[in-house]
Order: sequence, then C-alpha cells, then structure tokens
Amino acid sequence: MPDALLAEFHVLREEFSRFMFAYKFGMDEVTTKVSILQQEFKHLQKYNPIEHVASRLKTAESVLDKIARKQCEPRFEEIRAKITDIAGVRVTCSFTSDVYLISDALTRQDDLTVLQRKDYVAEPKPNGYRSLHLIVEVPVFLSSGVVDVPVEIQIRTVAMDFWASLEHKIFYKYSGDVPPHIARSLQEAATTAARLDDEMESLHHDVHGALPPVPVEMANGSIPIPDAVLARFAQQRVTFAPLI
Ligand code: 0O2
Repeated sequence: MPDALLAEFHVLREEFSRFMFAYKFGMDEVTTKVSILQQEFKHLQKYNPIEHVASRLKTAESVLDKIARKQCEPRFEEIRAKITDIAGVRVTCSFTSDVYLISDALTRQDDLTVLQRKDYVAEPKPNGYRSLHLIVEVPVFLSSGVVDVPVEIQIRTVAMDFWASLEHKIFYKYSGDVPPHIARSLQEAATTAARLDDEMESLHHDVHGALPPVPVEMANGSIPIPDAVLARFAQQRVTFAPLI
C-alpha cells in the first residue's frame, strides 16, 4: 500500500475511533444517570422501579449498514445527525407506570435534551412491539471541548422485553420475512404480554396503593415536606442510615 494511502487510512481510523468514543462516553453518562436514579429509588424511596439496565454501542459494521440504508453521506457530522442510535441504553422496569416514571425522571434533567420521543407503549407497532423510545442529546466534556452526543434510550417492562427479544430472534431467523402464521402468533403473544402488564400493574396498585410522587423541589430541600409524604416515608420504613 502506498505511504500516502496508508497515512490517510491511519488518520481515518483514528477519527473513527474518536467518533465512536464520544458515543461510548455519552452512553456512560446516561447509564450513570439511570444508576443514580436506581440507587435513589432503592435506598431513599424503598421502591425500585428498575429491574435491569443494559447498554450497547453499534458495531462499525452495523453503523456502515445503516449509513447505506439511510442513504447518509459518509461524513461524521452527517452520521451524527442522521444515525441517532449508535449508543443505546435499555432500561427494563417492573410495571408500565414505572416506564413513564423513569422517562419523566430522566427527561426533566437540565443537561439532557430530548430530540425525539416515540411511545410504542401507548401506540404499539402493528407487529405488537411495545416500548418507550427516547433519543436524548447529552453533553460530553472532552479535553478538546464539549460534544453533544445522541443516545437512544429504550424503556420497557420485563414482559415487553421478553416479547421483543424473542421477536428479534425470529425476525433475524427469517431475515425479516416472518411467515404470516408466526407473525400472527407473535401479535397474539404481544396482546397476552400487554394483558399481563395490566394485571400486574393492577395487583401492584392493590397491594401498595398509588404513592404520591415526590416533588422535584423537595430533593433540594427548598420546600417543607408535606405530612402526606412524611406518612409515606413512615409507611415504607425509610431509614436515613448511610447508603454504604
Ligand atoms: P438494534 O440491533 O436493537 O439496535 P431507525 O431505523 O432506528 O432509524 P426506526 O425504525 O423508526 O428508525 O426506529 P425505532 O422505531 O425507534 O426503533 C429502533 C430500535 O427499536 C430498533 O433498533 C430495535 O432495537 C427496536 N425495535 C423497533 N421496532 C422493533 C420491533 O418491531 N421488534 C423488536 N424486537 N425491536 C424493535 P435496530 O437498529 O433495529 O436494532
């Protein structure tokens, strides 16, 4: 390979690496935010709405596939603007109401900008897919300056997650061309999963009742804590012992 071409290749590889690292850092920022919420809920509110959290970076191959599919020009700026799911964080919650609880807790954070919100829980896809999707932009502070990085956040219940992971496997097994009888069965399974979510939510409500949300201002101590919330703390036996 001629020297000039080799040098160009090295520069490009380094730029690509820098580009992908920004997504990794953006993903880490969002994962940290989710982890803080998870710990706060668990230790301070004695209720943990989050079952698990996973994150992934798209592979270079998958980014290239998407560049071709979206007819995106192979320039970093254009890729950052058009391909917004290079970094992804998936939050799996216990109940449907938790999906919105987590979405609200994240989107009211000042340093996150919501670029897109798709509510496939309220309006499932025709195949039965349900999840709440957010594309948020998070600032990443590098030694050279700040980069705003888009991160896709998928928030769903355990039942939605179970269905989606099975459907994903079936979709790939048939290369996207799922036979009609299997597509029908998947739709029925999605309806069953949605019913299960409704039943579990109602059971949860019967057992724990509807808890009043803690106002944002209370977290910074700027308003007095109302009696109802104090009663709720007492009811849940919240202790103020050190967390670690
Ligand atoms: P992967 O491997 O999970 O990343 P887009 O093509 O993403 O620009 P789209 O399709 O409008 O635009 O985005 P949408 O609807 O927000 O979906 C993006 C992601 O949601 C997908 O990413 C899947 O992870 C998930 N998803 C969406 N629809 C379905 C579905 O019907 N079944 C399952 N199992 N997952 C779904 P990727 O890139 O397809 O895959």
